[in-house]
Amino acid sequence: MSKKRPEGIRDYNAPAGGWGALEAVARTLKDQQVITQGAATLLKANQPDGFDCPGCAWPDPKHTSSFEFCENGAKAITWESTAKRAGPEFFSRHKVAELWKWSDHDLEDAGRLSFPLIYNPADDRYEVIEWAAAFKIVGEELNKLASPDQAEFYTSGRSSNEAAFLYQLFVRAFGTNNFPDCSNMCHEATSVGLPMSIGVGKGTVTLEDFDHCDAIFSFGHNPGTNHPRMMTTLHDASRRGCPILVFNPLKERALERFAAPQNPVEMATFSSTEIASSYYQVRCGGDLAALKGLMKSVFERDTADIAASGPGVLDREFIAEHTQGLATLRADIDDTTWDHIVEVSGLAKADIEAAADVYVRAKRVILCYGMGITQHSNGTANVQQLANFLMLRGNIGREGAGICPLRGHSNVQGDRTVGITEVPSKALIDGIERAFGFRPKQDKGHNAVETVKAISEGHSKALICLGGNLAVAISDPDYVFAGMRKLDLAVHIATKLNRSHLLTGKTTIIFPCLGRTDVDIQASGVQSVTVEDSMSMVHASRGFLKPPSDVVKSEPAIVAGIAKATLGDRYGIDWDGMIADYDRIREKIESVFPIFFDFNARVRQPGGFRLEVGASERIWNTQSGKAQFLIAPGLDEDPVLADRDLLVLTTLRSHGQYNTTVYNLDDRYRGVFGRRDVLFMNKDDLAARGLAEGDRVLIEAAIGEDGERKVAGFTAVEYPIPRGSVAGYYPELNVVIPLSFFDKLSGTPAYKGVPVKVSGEPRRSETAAA
Ligand SMILES: Nc1nc2c(c(=O)[nH]1)N[C@H]1C(S)=C(S)[C@@H](COP(=O)(O)OP(=O)(O)OC[C@H]3O[C@@H](n4cnc5c(=O)[nH]c(N)nc54)[C@H](O)[C@@H]3O)O[C@H]1N2
Ligand SMILES: Nc1nc2c(c(=O)[nH]1)N[C@H]1C(S)=C(S)[C@@H](COP(=O)(O)OP(=O)(O)OC[C@H]3O[C@@H](n4cnc5c(=O)[nH]c(N)nc54)[C@H](O)[C@@H]3O)O[C@H]1N2
Ligand SMILES: [Mo]
Repeated sequence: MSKKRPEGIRDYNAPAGGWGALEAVARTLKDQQVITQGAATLLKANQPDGFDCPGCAWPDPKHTSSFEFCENGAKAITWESTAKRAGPEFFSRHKVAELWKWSDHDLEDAGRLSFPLIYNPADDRYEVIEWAAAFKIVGEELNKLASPDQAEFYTSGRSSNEAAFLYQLFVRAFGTNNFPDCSNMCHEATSVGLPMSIGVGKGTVTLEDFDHCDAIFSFGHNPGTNHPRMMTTLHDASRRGCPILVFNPLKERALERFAAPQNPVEMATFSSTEIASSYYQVRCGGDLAALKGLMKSVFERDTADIAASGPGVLDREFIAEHTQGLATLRADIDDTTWDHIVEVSGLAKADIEAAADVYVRAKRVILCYGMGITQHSNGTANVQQLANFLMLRGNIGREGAGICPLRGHSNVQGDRTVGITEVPSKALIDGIERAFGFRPKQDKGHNAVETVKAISEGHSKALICLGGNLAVAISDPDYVFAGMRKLDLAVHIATKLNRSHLLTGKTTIIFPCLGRTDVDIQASGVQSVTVEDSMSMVHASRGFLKPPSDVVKSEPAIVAGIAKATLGDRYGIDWDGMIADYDRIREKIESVFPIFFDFNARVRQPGGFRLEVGASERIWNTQSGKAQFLIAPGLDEDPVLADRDLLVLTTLRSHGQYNTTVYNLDDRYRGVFGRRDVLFMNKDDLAARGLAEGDRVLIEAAIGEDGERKVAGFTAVEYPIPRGSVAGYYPELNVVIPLSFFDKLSGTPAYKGVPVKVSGEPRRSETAAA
């Protein structure tokens, strides 16, 4: 007998993918009123002459071949190519105070921004403004600042290489390195951690490597929702018998069972493929312990094998020739007890040993990971232990093996490559001097957390955002909202309206820009932009849809407009020439970054080209010239977590959202429909608190000032999640995360390891009785 579940909560027993995915796409097309051109638009995604899907950063071999169906890619595309418009008429109807009360979904669902807007405080409305007048205001406001360091320049990872390159050029010529970007909230632990380990902050594998590996380890990512095209790769690997070992606190359906919409047999017979061969429900924040356990088991096998006169299980040749630090790592692991590992990871010793067994039997191993690893107060240490684990058996820099961070936004990796960074290297500064004849300063600028802090404390007075929704994406939005309302200047370059745009300062401007799907025509004709995927493949992207209005400009053109209005002809940079023909931008990218040699020719090859990644060739660009085994003392993510009465909260994406963009209120694979106000809990944790599924709960941060950050009105949902861990949705739960709670090495907010107290809200009957 099945018990009654709370409203909107159902058991979901089907595999991921399959017909449900096709149906979801049909519904999205209808909701966004793009029935007629919608299907044709989808067919152009990731085609040789088409646009790059803005849905995720997983590579697509189909840049050279036929259409591949992907539900969440289709949602991202239809959401952008919607027929709805948020134009002058919309803004004359709605005051900002009214829009503030709308949901995040409804704000974006108003449609594409189609005219430049300036906020009129007297009327509390956005009004249309001419481009030239708006650029002039931005330039004047920026030039009024006491120092360029009082301005912050945010980037979200949808922007093309061309837009991002011009943006960083403009900002460096203006005179600051304040480059907060979405990467600071995402894979910064990778960008900081991996260079120390292997000399490069990117993944080392290519898509072909997945055809050759003998095992795949997957830590803390949810590809069925967030990297849907990866499901084809995992599906194929599973079907050829490659073990897939998943470490994830939640049983994610797509990692269990997947029906590939491209597979006619699975579709016709309603069958599916098992994805994970073993599923390890590690506690939130227990990865460091799990990894040390895996390494401990590898070392124990090595010792045993050598005692039995075997060669051992470590790749000694690789370790001797290519690495440093093994002895120190081994000492750290020897000092770690199994009891402690089991307690903190939440995994049984036998399970960890079984996974280690698969690892040592496999000749070639790929390890994939996502936000479950990076968004912790020990995120960088987590990433480095992943690298250690692979290096023990030489699993980096050869066919079928390597490390594979799943990037977020479709061009977040490319934006970094072309200079979006608050810590510019000497090579970057030299490159700009070589290409443009001026030498930018090299001091460290602000990352995302430092930016919102500087704004809130009144040190920074201007914020320009190339896309994104910074105020909602970062921790502690209430604190951040108040700060942003004090800005002298806020400028947003965006496709759709969101809450950050409603945080109006003294002068607030919204510039509407083209998206990936829109055709971009400049003086020399139709332009392509370029993007880099998770595997360092660079390719061209060319939209073809009619833009939302005749006046919407491309991101590069908007950046150039702001730059000219701010800098005049400082340093003689030819902004107009570069906008007239984006090949001119790419030539400059090539002069600043030699790895882009022959850029314009190579990007015209079908499928584009791969940027070199030293570690893939066993070239280690570390200080020592060797790959480094690095240690992370202890196991606990945060000392406060040693208090086992606390729960660890992780914040996740639902199947119906793209970061702060909420497409709909369903999270189909987790059985949640029409709502997001839920907290997934283990049944024993519910019972221990005298709670039952369906009870309303109060969630309080157990860090920061007591009782300072809390949120009520969430409904407890019983879920297969380890004891001690609870999960809910981002961004709703960001209110309980203090801004100061981040990985000290990388600055990445610890969104997935927040110590909280959970208690029942008084039931209505109790309140009435009292
Ligand atoms: N459709 C869609 N696609 C997207 C996005 C989107 O929002 N929607 N966002 C894009 C962006 S910017 C990014 S960064 C990526 C994000 O892609 P993911 O990294 O997949 O993102 P999350 O949903 O945050 O969830 C990560 C997974 O980590 C698990 N997890 C949580 N805590 C822990 C932990 O402590 N340890 C371990 N081992 N696992 C844990 C969760 O159960 C979940 O399965 O996706 C990108 N693609
Ligand atoms: N609690 C918690 N917080 C998190 C996370 C988490 O897992 N948990 N994840 C973090 C991560 S990984 C990330 S990456 C950040 C995301 O942070 P952001 O990248 O800042 O946020 P998005 O929600 O992706 O931004 C959406 C907005 O981008 C604009 N946009 C969309 N397409 C384009 C385009 O082509 N050009 C321009 N100029 N604008 C465009 C639209 O206006 C849209 O409203 O959030 C972080 N915050
Ligand atoms: Mo991200």
